[in-house]
Parts: sequence; structure tokens; C-alpha cells
Amino acid sequence: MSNLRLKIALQKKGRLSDDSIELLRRCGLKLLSSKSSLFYSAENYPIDLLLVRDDDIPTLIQDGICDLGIVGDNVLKEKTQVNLEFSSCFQTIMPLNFGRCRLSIAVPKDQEYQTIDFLQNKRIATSYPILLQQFLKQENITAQIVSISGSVEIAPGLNMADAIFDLVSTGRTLAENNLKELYVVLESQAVFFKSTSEFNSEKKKIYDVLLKRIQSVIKAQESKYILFHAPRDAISKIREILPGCESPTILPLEGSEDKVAVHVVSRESVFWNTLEKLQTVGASAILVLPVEKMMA
Ligand code: PRT
Ligand code: ZN
Repeated sequence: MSNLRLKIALQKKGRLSDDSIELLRRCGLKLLSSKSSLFYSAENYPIDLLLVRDDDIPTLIQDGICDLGIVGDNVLKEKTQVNLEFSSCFQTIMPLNFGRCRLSIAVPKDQEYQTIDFLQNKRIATSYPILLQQFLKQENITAQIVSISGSVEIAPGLNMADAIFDLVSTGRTLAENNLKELYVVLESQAVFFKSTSEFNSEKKKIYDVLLKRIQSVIKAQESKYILFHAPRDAISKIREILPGCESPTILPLEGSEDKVAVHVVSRESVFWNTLEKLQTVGASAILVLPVEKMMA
């Protein structure tokens, strides 16, 4: 790999793989579509990708083999809590809006509990022993941590543990294993991160452009372009209904004195109840369109 190309470590096969690749494609990188290879080169920009297991990504950044990485915040936090040396190695650049989940304490469904003190002197199975240890310390709980690398949710059923500390997304896996979520310890999502050491000037230039593009892609994902017709005198009410919007563009409507066409970019999700509120102040012919690219 050339030293003049920025190297990014991504998960090869798993929940973050497709979204990570898709994000870089949306940033304009021309990447080969096959995922069989460990190494990708962008054809049109000096960026190389290394596809590996997510757990290896922080070490690749720490060792200077890659410059940037995408992992779940849960993985990064577990690594950085190991010791201070690790935590000073990494800098989180930004959350990426995918891979959302939470690290939670869960217990058997039929278990009665009043407070988190239920965990005193219990056995808790997890693949995140460091984060669990930190949480227990903070809550003044003494418990036995049963460290296992996968299928944590089956531990209570096998009488290996009284509770688990694991990732939850829809909650289906917990329900299938007769468990219920007791306490959310950490909300997580995929994050873009780098080593704290400085890039050389070539890499810095490549990084600055990439960073701007990623920010634009994320901003665009969150934004919607909204078009509708409305009574001219309802504009101020409409602005109150659409928070997170820039100044609307107001255009005359052919053959109508009191109605106008309104075009506006919303930086927030647009829900059905927002559209219903618009209708109540007289808006009609409402269109909500996705925004593909956005640059301030
Ligand atoms: O092979 P490699 O080591 O790279 O992959 P992996 O098996 O370690 O990770 P992977 O692909 O399962 O997850 C990668 C990242 O995705 C995690 O570190 C999280 O940041 C994020 N993520 C988002 C999740 C989930 N959602 C998730 N639901 N990671 C795991 N799960 C598992 C969870 O452990 C449990 O077994 O899914 C099950 C729960 O899901 P629900 O939907 O039933 O609640
Ligand atoms: Zn992993």
C-alpha cells in the first residue's frame, strides 16, 4: 500500500459492512463491488480499504497500519476503556447514523426486580467485560462477570449466568430467549474514527476532502426537500410547523392571488403528523423528496 494513499479499515462481513461501503460509494469513491477480497483500491481517489473483522480495526489504527476506521461505538469504547494508553490513541470523528443498537442488561422474563441492585452478587454474561465492569463500579455493584465471546443470550438458559449484558437492536433475540431488557447502559452506532497522531500533509488533504463529503452525505440523508401549495397568509404558521428548515422559497402560482408554492429543505425527519399539521393550515399537494447531495 502506498504511503500517499489514505487507508481505511472497515468490517469485512457483518452488520456494518454494507452501510460502510455504501457510505464511501456515496462519497464518490469508485470501488469494486466484490467483497471476496481483503483489500480494495478506489479507482478515482487516493484511498485504499482494508476489510477485516471489526474487533481488529482499533488495533490496525493504533499500529498505524490504517489511518481511519469504521466500527460500532461499543467496540471502540470497550477497547479504549482497557487502559489509558488505548484511550489516548483514538479520536472519534463523527457518528455515522447506521448500526444503531444499545448495550443493555437483560434478565430472565420471569425474574422480579425492583432496582439495578438486583445484580448484587449475581453472575452476568457478556462479550463486553470492560464496559460491564465500569458500569458495575459506577453503580457500586459487586457481581461476577462471565466473559463469553458469542451467543451471550443463551447463558441464563444454560444456568451459566443470572443476567446478560449484550447488544440489543429490535429486542427479538431477547424475547426468543425468554429475556427482558432491564437497563440500557450505552446507546451505540457506527462511528468514523482515526488515530490521534497527525497525518502527513498529503494524507491531510485527502482526509479533509473525504471528511467534507461524509458530512455532506450524512446531512443529505437527514434532510428532505418539501414542496407544497399553501395560502400566502399561512407562511408564518408553516415555519413554526417545520422546525429545522431554512428560509422557504415562495413562488407565485399561476392564476392564484392568495395561494403560493412553497419549497423548503428540512434538516430533520419529516413525519406524517408534520404533514397533517401542514394540511390543517391549508397546505395541499404536499411532496416530500429525498436529498441526494448537499454542500453548505
Ligand atoms: O465478524 P466480526 O467480528 O467482524 O463481526 P461481529 O459478529 O463481531 O459483529 P456484527 O457484524 O454482529 O456487529 C457489528 C456491529 O454492529 C456491532 O459491534 C454493533 O455496533 C452493531 N450492531 C447493531 C449489532 C446489532 N445491531 C445487533 N443486534 N451487533 C450485534 N447485534 C446482535 C446482538 O449481539 C444480539 O445477538 O444481534 C442480536 C440482537 O439483535 P435483536 O435485533 O434481536 O435485538
Ligand atoms: Zn467482532
